[in-house]
Amino acid sequence: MGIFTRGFTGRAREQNPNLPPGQFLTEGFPVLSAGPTPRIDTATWEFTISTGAGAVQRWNWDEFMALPSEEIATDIHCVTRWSKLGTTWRGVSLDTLFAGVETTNEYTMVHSYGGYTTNVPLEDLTGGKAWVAFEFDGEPLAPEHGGPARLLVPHLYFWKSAKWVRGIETTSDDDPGFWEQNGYHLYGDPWREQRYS
Ligand SMILES: Nc1nc2c(c(=O)[nH]1)N[C@H]1C(S)=C(S)[C@@H](COP(=O)(O)O)O[C@H]1N2
Ligand SMILES: [Mo]
Repeated sequence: MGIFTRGFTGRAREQNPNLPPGQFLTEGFPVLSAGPTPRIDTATWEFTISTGAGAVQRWNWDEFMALPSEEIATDIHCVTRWSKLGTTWRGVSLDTLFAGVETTNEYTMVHSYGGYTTNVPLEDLTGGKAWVAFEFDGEPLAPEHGGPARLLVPHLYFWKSAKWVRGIETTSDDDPGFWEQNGYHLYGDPWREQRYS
């Protein structure tokens, strides 16, 4: 029995080496939102980085669009067990957004229009690991998927990729965000199956 079980999971993983444990492939793009989709006009959209000592960096949509952006090809993994491989996005690297920011804080709270929050360590946002994305598959990001812009942190479960992102606040402690207060793991590494705390 144990031998058959090992053989089966071994084969499944062999077929999809990019699929983290316990995940299944989807070709579609499920929408998962804790509340209604907020409609944010790019005429009033703003993105702010703050360190606790007031706003330190702020961009309106035109200023944000003038920043260098890059194409991102990546896999995404939702804690509800769907994964989507080889998705393509366009976004601004968090390295660009944090370039002028001085802080001793090691954590962040990500804030969205509509009130959603999620916590991510600062070192998981920098070093080419995270973006504020505004295109998916060559098209402007649809409102239900977080448009006009969402965070993209693909190496963590997708609940960390806050839709309708409006700002990032650095924090001294790793305080839990919305789902983290409701039982999701504080960090959320899909390869270690850090689903719930
Ligand atoms: N603002 C906001 N961001 C969010 C969520 C949300 O409810 N509100 N849900 C999260 C969860 S649980 C997942 S799996 C993904 C889903 O993104 P999608 O709807 O584009 O598939 O968004 C994440 N970002
Ligand atoms: Mo999710």
